[in-house]
Amino acid sequence: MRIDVLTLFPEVFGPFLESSIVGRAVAAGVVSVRCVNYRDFTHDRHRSVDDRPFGGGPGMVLRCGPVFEAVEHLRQERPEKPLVVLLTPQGEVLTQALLAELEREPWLVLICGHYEGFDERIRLGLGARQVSIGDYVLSGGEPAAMVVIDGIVRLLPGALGHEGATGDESFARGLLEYPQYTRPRDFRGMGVPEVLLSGDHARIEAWRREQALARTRQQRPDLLGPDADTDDRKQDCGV
Ligand code: 9D3
Repeated sequence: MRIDVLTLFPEVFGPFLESSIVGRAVAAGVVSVRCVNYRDFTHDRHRSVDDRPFGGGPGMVLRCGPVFEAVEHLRQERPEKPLVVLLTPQGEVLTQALLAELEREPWLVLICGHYEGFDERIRLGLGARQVSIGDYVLSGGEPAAMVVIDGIVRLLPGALGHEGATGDESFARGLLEYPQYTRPRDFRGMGVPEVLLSGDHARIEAWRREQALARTRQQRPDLLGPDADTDDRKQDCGV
């Protein structure tokens, strides 16, 4: 897979792209990620990427020119069309299902803005999809692009080293993880649930399922479906 990131701060991606699962996937050629500074596609003396909004109002708006020219520059390199994604608070909220969809694309161009909007013609002209990573305010799209890249890369075949592991994980099953413990058996007076030391695998599995459900109901009832937290039928059967 190929991912190009259009950003005014390409340097913030360096250590991220060299570390952990993403770093290994890049080194193994499972994904190739390139960061392009769209300020390099300005032509004025001040290299400006934004301007005041038509109609007035506060804030600045990212100009079309530099972003279009950067995308056109990238597109010269390959015959196919990339899927263009604008990282913006206005976007569709990222989920595991959206990551799975994006993972199937051969070529993504992620565009990061800053504390300002994109000229609407960027979205229209590039046929871009808009993605947000949640309902909180960041100062720019770069952390969001890293979240998207990280979430996609670990789904790519060959990225994790243990194939088929991602289908069984917590979010894929719609539940939070059960509590985990490792050595020592006693840490500063805090022990380990007896069942985990029992060697009884059926009991362990039942305990883990029960803990995962209890935790999900407590912390994220929304994952159990609409009104799961108040649904008596579900509570009666222990779900
Ligand atoms: C003044 C209105 N603001 C919208 C809430 C403007 C604005 C604030 C922050 C415009 C851009 C930004 C910077 N944020 C992102 O670029 C961003 C983001 C986010 O702030 N939250 C969640 N996901 C994302 S993806 C990109």
